[in-house]
Amino acid sequence: MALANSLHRALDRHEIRVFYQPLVSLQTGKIVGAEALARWQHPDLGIIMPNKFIPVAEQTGLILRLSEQILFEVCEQMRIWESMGLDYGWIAVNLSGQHFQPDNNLLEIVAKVLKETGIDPLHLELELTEGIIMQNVEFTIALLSDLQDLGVKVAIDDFGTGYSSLSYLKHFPVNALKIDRCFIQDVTSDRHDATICLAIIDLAHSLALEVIAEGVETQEQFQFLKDHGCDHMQGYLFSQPLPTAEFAKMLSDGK
Ligand code: G
Ligand code: G
Ligand code: MN
Ligand code: NA
Repeated sequence: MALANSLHRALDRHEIRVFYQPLVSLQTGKIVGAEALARWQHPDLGIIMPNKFIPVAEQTGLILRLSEQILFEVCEQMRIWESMGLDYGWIAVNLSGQHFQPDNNLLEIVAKVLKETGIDPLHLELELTEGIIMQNVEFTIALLSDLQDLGVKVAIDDFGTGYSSLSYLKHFPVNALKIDRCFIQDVTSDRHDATICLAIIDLAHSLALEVIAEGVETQEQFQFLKDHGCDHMQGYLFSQPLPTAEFAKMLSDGK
């Protein structure tokens, strides 16, 4: 596959860039962190989006190298922001199912990246989907709790769209739930979506988890989530994913 070959080269040449989408406190309206989202800066084709190349990376196994590069880049970037005196909060990095297979050493990789960059683990959050957890429940629970012992935070991404049994949730060592944007889209007009969002906020808080709404595009959605106690949000209302320098500028402007 042509894309697979050039993805190999892209990793060798560090063509995968990280964009940062701000995470915002609903209470204060201030930036509390960001989600790191991969972009491929292809020399001929321009920017290739992750829905094109992440599936290829997963099929070819390159996702492991890709994620390790992204983790490194994010942690090195945090170092730079610290040296500039910028308070970036925490940065969330997406992981794929392959990281949660026994031979792929996720714990060792994360520990190595933290050690080599000297970043306080509290500033790093790992995102995984319900589907990943359900692939191999026992192993994943053990790995997540080892990651938490390192000090990193864990969030369940796209919450509500997977097939996780709620009875498992109380055993999952996680810190946050991210409400999938499909529930946010019509939250102010569809009472079923509103009910689902409120239930997820309640569920999260009763398990002492933070809750983050994804895909917030309107002021009305923002207000609804704020009124109902959701903790944080991300979405085009506040900002798209940004190149590093633009995110840093937002931080230094005190947004
Ligand atoms: O970034 P976008 O804005 O287009 O992201 C599309 C999808 O690609 C999302 O589901 C996101 O989780 C996934 N994605 C983006 N960056 C990464 C990454 O670095 N690693 C993994 N595994 N998935 C990513
Ligand atoms: O990891 P995850 O699947 O949650 O990836 C987030 C995806 O959502 C990325 O593709 C990101 O670019 C996209 N996104 C972020 N904010 C918004 C938004 O407000 N509206 C829409 N439609 N997509 C968004
Ligand atoms: Mn995500
Ligand atoms: Na997400």
